Amino acid sequence: MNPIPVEQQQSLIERLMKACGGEYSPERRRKYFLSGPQWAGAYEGHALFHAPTRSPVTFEQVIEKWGELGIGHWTTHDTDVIGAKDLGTERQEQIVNRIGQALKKHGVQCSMVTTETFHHPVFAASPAAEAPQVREYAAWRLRNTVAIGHELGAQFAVYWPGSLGYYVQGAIEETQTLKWYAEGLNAACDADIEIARKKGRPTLKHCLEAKPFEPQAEILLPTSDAMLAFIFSGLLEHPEMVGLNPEYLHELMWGAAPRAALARALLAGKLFHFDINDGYRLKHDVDIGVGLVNPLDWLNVLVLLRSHGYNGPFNLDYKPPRTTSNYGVFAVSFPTAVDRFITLWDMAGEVLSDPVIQAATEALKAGGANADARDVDAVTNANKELLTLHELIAHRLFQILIGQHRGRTFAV
Ligand code: GCO
Ligand code: MN
Ligand code: MN
Repeated sequence: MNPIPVEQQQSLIERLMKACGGEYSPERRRKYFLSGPQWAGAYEGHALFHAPTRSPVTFEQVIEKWGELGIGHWTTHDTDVIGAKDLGTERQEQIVNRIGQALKKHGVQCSMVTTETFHHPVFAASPAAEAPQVREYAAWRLRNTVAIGHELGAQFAVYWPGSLGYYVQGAIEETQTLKWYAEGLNAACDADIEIARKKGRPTLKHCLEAKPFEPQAEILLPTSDAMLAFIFSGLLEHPEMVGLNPEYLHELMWGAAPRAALARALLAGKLFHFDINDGYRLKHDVDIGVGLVNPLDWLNVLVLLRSHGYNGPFNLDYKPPRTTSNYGVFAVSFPTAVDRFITLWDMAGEVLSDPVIQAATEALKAGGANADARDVDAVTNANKELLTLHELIAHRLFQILIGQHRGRTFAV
């Protein structure tokens, strides 16, 4: 092939995207509770060792693209489009108005707001730092985010306490820090109750998001399970308002089975919100598009969520790779992530109604016949052959993933 001049590269991408096929219409995509973060659409590819590879994108552009693509919801940090110094000023009001107009114009809704408590130097020692002024400022930021959320019609507020921890052990006292952190969340819930009452709106669902590593060396609430313990610790004044926003990759990062982590959140009634992406075990937070690394695991995750009637948001919290261009972010990254999600969601439906899996599952639950429950050998033997069904189910899931259950065959 001859070298491809840069002005022909976008049309090549377009042609190959068409050749891929399998795109869903924006109307179809809007049927799912999908949300697209401002920070993901506008991510320029920068990181500690990486200079940006893409140019800046405004919130108007992101919202317009979400509308075009059929991503029905938009999510944002308080500082994604409002400078930290402008928070709480008239300028905030103007920007929030402009956001509201852009959302309306493009038929997109704001579903979630989140407070940035990790990037600004004021949070170097976390939002629950020793100095009372820092904690007062953090509490104000949380209350202000709640107010922005109500203004924009959001139903969820998310908190990722990535800076709640330390680099050097012994410098902070963990129990005290967690108590101070709870005070911040209590302030957010109190403000929420008041604003919701005034506005005649329901209160927000407050969701904690765990990540095991980064940016602190040691994190005080590193996993969704740690957060469940924190929610039920007695430190929160409104534990009923606080739940989880697990992120798929963040659970995988510490070596967990994301589906099992989600199951524990479901059992506790705390699966409020879900950040969807993909990546690798025991690596840093690579935030790859959903289904590109672990499609079988993702299928299983969605089977669990579908079978439990999860109806919260699926927030596309991933970072388009640095190798993707500004054009590629909206032509490839986001539409393909959404479409893989929808395909996996539909496949999960097929898993739930698959006759082979159903028969195997029912047989496993029926168990073997005629065994005296106090006779260990009899119980073992009675179920011996049935247990092969575990592996048969796994094979069937693979077949569903690659379409063999619908007769797709491969030449040998
Ligand atoms: C990450 C985190 C963030 C949070 C966001 C919302 O991977 O860095 O997941 O993207 O989701 O800060 O609070
Ligand atoms: Mn996230
Ligand atoms: Mn992440």
